[in-house]
Amino acid sequence: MRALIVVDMQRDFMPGGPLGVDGADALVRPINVLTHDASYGLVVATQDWHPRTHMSFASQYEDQEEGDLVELEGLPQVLWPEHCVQCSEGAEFADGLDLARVQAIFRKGMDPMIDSYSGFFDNGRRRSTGLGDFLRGRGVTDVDVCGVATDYCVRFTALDAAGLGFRVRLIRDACAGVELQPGDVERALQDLREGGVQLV
Ligand code: VGL
Ligand code: ZN
Repeated sequence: MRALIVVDMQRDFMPGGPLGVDGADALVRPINVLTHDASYGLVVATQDWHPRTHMSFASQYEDQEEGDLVELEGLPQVLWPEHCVQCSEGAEFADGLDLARVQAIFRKGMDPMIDSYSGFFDNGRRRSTGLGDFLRGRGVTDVDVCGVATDYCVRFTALDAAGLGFRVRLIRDACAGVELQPGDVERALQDLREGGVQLV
């Protein structure tokens, strides 16, 4: 069975939001078409869901700025503007996103001391969200991934899915990237190809 994972299609990642991704709002329609595609036996979504004090927020440091790289509990951490704070409007799903066929939502990034780009594991692979077992338990063998951001959460979600043994495809036209550094999206796509993810 094939599943669709819709990654982090939340207000704060839409253009104009604190972590606005160019073109993210234009993904709402194609993703709505995908979630209604009968070839998916299962549709799930991920939701970035940070406490206000999350240590990936530059605002938690006196001497750091957005985009800076720090070390957090032994892991490299890019510092972001405050985004997707639990229960805030910015953490809600994007306007117009049709959740009718979404059977489960996996939240991530709740631990203030570790970020979680992947919908499966935190960045240190210390804890699982349960998404892998959920998919497997429902007989999923194949996974398609779409959403934001190609160079962060989409990338790590797709790579973890491949690492867990699912056959994974990235729906390129249904993804958009942050491109903090020029070339980040292209590097992410290369990484995905090397990780066994098919780009379609
Ligand atoms: C994301 C940066 C920080 C994403 C989430 O959804 O790609 N990027 N938190
Ligand atoms: Zn985040």
